Amino acid sequence: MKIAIATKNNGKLKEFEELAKGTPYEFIKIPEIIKDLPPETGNTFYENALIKAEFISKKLGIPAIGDDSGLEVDALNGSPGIFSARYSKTGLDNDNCLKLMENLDGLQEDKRSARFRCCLVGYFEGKIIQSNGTLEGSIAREFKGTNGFGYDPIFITENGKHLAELEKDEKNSISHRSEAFKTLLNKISELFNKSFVE
Ligand code: ITT
Repeated sequence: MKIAIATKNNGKLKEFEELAKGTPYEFIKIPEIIKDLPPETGNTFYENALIKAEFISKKLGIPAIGDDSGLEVDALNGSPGIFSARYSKTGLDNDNCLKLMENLDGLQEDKRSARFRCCLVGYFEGKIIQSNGTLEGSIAREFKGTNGFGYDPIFITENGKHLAELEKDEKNSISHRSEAFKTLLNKISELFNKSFVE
């Protein structure tokens, strides 16, 4: 069965390609001709992930998975949250990281706690399934590492390394996205076993 990954973010896509290896499904990226996903008008990660999944599933006529994710920083009352991709004026990864570090300027280590959240929504012929994952850590004062994407260079994991210092399989063994993806895979197989029995 083909399942489309409803994202335009190459960093996410690369992670999904790794995570999808060995699963019984063929995960495909969305064709280049689809230039943009719809505006993220939801108020939650779930609502935004659903917007992406439903749009792509209806466009391509196959099941799709939407990913809405971001960083919640405790000292900023959970910001940037669903606005993580649009945090700085340019929305570029580097500028988003700089703005976040600036906003935490002067805060000591114990006040810099944060977590990544990932909500995945599968849209399967009108049936909706969802799963969530989190990764706890804190926000650094400097960039470190060249792997990954987004806020990875300034996110310190619980073992003290910046996420961008981890190899892709190391990140996938702990990440919010991999946690959500594993749960979603189980829900997909439950959905299909159920339809088969009915
Ligand atoms: P799509 O909507 O096309 O999937 P997007 O980048 O707009 O791509 P989101 O709206 O979900 O996706 O925004 C997610 C933001 O959170 C974005 O700025 C990412 O850089 C950041 N983010 C999410 N997961 C991350 C991860 O594993 N590592 C670093 N940053 C991450």
